[in-house]
This record gives sequence, C-alpha cells and structure tokens, in this order.
Amino acid sequence: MHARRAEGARWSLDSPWPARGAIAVLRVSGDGAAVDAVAAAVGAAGLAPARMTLRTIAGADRALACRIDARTLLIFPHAGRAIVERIVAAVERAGAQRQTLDDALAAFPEARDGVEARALLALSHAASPLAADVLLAQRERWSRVHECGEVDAATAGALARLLHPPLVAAVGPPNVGKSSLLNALAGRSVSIVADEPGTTRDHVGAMIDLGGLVVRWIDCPGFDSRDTDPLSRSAQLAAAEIAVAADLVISCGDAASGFLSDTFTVALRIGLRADLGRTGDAAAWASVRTGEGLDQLVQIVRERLVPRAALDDGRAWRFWDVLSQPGF
Ligand SMILES: Nc1nc2c(ncn2[C@@H]2O[C@H](COP(=O)(O)OP(=O)(O)OP(=O)(O)O)[C@@H](O)[C@H]2O)c(=O)[nH]1
Ligand SMILES: [Mg+2]
Repeated sequence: MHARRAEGARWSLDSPWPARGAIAVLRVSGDGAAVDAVAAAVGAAGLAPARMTLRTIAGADRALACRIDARTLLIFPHAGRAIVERIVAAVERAGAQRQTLDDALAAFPEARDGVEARALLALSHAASPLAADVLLAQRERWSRVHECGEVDAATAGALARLLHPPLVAAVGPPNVGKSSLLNALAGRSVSIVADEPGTTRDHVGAMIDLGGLVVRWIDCPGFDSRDTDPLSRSAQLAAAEIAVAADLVISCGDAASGFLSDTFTVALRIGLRADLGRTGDAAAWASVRTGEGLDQLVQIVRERLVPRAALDDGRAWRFWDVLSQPGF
C-alpha cells in the first residue's frame, strides 16, 4: 500500500544544530492530514493530543513524541547526528519539506509581522542566550529603519556569532593549563588534565557558554617543536589547521613556559596558572586553581567576539541573512 504523501508539511529543528544538548527538538507542522501522514510514516500515529508518548521513531531511536495540536507534531530524539539525520530523512521521505524563511509567518501565526516571525524563527535556532534581546528588538528597529538606519558590516558580522557559535581555539606550550581552563569554563570534565606535557594528544572540543555567548571551544594539544613523535606531530598539525580557521585563537601561556611566538593573526594572549606567577605580556591572567581572573577572562573573550557596542547598537540588523546561510 502506498502511504499518503504529506503535502505542505514542514519540518524544522527547534534545538541548536549541530546539537548542543542531549536532546533535539524536531517540529513537524502543516495541516492536520499532512501532519497525520508524517506521523504515520515515522511511527508516531494516533498520539493522544498534548500527551508525551515514547515511540520508536523511524527505526532510529526511542523518543518522546507529542502531538501539540492537529497542526503540530514535536519529536524529541537523542541529539546524536546519525539519529537526527535518519529521522529527518524519514520525515522528508514522507513528503515534509524543510521550513524556509518564507514559512516563518505560517509557523509563528502569533507574530505581528514578517520581521517578528523571522525573529521568532531565529530565536528557536539561536545558540546564544544573548541573542534573545537583540532579536526581539528587531521588529521595532525595522519599523523606524528610516530613522535609525542599518548596522554596519562589522557589527552584523559580530552579531551573526550569536546565531552561529564562533570557533575558538586554545593553543600554547604543553602543560600550561589549557585543558584545565576548558574544563573550568565548561563546568565539567571535557578534556584530560595531568601534570605532564603532551597530555592532550588530539584536539578536544565543547560548546561552552561564555557569559551568554555560546562558542565552539577547541582545546589543542600543546605545541612543542622538539617533539618528534609522529603521532604528536600530526595531532599538532591538525590543531594548527583548526587554529588558522578559528574566529579567535586564545594563545595560552604561563610564567614558566611563556607563550608561543605569535604565529596566529587573531590571537588573544591569556596567562594561566597565575597562582604560580605572572611574567610576560597578556590581556588577562587567570588561575583555575584559585578561580582568580576567570570572570575577567570570560568577559575579554566575549568582548573580542561580540563587543558590547554591537549588542547595544540601536540600528536595525538584517539577521535573516545569517539564517539563510548553508548549515543553519
Ligand atoms: N597551580 C596551578 N596548577 C594548574 C592550574 N591549572 C592547571 N594546573 C595543573 O597544571 C597541569 C597541566 O594542566 P593541563 O590542563 O593538563 O595542561 P595542558 O596545557 O592542557 O597540557 P597539554 O595537554 O599537555 O598541552 C596539571 O597538573 C593541572 O592540574 C592552575 O591554575 N594553577
Ligand atoms: Mg591539555
């Protein structure tokens, strides 16, 4: 028997993607029959309205599903890439299409105009809590854009980082406390720490929230030009490539080992293990051991990526250009 195609159904991910948390939120919307058809195709048929029910979805995952109303189905799978991609593929095979900006008004009928609908759509995708105020101000800004004008390109570039988490790479000599810093900022143990150089062999990454700005933080292995071990050399090379592509390189050092000579253009020097001494020129000194300087470090990094002046800029921001970039 041929399953009915879900004409007009749309899907979108309400959770950040690539995933930041453990659970993803997939929304399917459209008229009742179209949503029924998608629900049937992925194994979520016949859900009682507004009840959370555990189902095997698209053969990919046991996930909570909820039929919010006739027009909306929410699925909450585990956020692993393979799982989400399999479910999305099944939803698309059933005939649902990815939500586009033009659908924003349909998805958010409560919005008062297109800008507000797009802002709500952007908010549902935005990685950073700091994005909320800026996005919610845009409707009013665009209503008087003839007075306030539009933000300049540099400001737009900084604000875009609220929607696409920027890449931050922490580099430096071995054993200066780079991995300890990541763990302290993440509030959990992401990277292995030990009192011997070369502990981090491959780069390790985590999404971390720096005072409301979410960044993709990459903890690189210590750079040591005397290290001839081929595995370490190739790991260092891979890390250097990441650093070159990063929005910001944090050049870490400490009093004993100093800093790498400035090989990266967009580098911010941060002195670590400050409780053991501070020598050398750095934008900030911090100690994970005592906690001193960590708040200031977070503020400096956030300010470099998204300056306060950009957040407070009273002009209108064409944020939907960011949304239509690939990968969003
Ligand atoms: N006194 C003091 N020790 C620290 C501090 N932060 C880290 N350490 C210690 O310094 C040692 C090295 O820390 P790591 O975080 O592994 O250093 P790393 O730069 O990641 O080292 P590699 O991965 O080998 O390049 C460990 O013994 C940590 O416990 C600090 O703020 N103060
Ligand atoms: Mg390390």
